[in-house]
Amino acid sequence: MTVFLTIIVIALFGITLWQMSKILKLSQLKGADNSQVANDKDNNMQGKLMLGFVIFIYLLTIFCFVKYHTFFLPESASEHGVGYDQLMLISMVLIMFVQIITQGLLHYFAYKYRGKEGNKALFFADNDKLEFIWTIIPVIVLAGLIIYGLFTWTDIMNIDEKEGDPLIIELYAYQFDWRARYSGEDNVLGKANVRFIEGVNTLGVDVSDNYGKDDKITNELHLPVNRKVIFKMRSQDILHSAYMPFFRAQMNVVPGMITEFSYTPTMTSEEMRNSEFMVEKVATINKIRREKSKKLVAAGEEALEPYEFDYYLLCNKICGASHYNMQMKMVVESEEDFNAWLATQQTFGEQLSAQASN
Ligand SMILES: [Cu+2]
Repeated sequence: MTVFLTIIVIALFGITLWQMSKILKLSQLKGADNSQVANDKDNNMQGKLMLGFVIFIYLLTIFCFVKYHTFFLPESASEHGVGYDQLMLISMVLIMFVQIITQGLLHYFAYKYRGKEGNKALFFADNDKLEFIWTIIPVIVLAGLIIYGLFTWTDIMNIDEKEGDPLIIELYAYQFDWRARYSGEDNVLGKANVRFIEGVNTLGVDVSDNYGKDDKITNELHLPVNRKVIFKMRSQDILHSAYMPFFRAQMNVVPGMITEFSYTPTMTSEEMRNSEFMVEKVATINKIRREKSKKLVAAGEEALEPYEFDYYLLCNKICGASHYNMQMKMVVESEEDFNAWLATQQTFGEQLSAQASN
């Protein structure tokens, strides 16, 4: 990689020198030699290239939408995600609309007013009316978009523990895995600090804090559907990012501080798995896997297992060599299933006494 970059730098430096020498030569030209000055043939060519370029960009955009729209996420599996998606859609439609018109005009004018021998450009110093229009319209549109974004933001960033009956869960990140800590019967997380990490206490829960005794530390993230969850995030080592794309949620996990985010999941894992969108997607993935398996089996290796959809909590900060594999399975389920699962998990107090008796 370093070698590759060095070669590029040297090549770019060479091109710079070459271009500079060319400019120097041009500046010394006497009127006699005008082979380097653009004539009408060059002008026509440049004009057509400009027009061709914008047509190419438009066609490429259409192609990408048609070919790659399958990578879009399905409808949001969380309550706030609906508003989030709408903000995204409105912003993108607006940006695309303005982009298509301005780029189209820019390149069309470059073609229409291409150079012609003997033609002289028209100069005028300023036009107050025109400048007023092209300042005020973007100001109004952008201010509208920003205000709308701020409203959506304050709506999404509601981490009030007293509102409703939110479930409080800690997401704990370290190179290269996640742990979830449920706040237990009292719904209050015990204090914690990385300095307390010792033995089974891998998350550094404060043993002297009674709120921590009933906490449950798990390596799967289960959430009850339709109940607000407040995530409190902590990192053991470096910067990570808790990323749950299906729920339109992402938050940095920063060592030395607690970051928070909350949302209400609205679709269980089962519902998402059986949705039309996911059934189609999984069928495509498994078709590819079957073809791969055939090749693997032919080469004397084991066939791939069929893929089944699950939500995952991912890390979205490149945090080291195994960053790609830093993920924790998520299960969104009914309140009863959730409670039944949580009941099977050991509390922190039980883990401690198990360690002591060993
Ligand atoms: Cu990470």
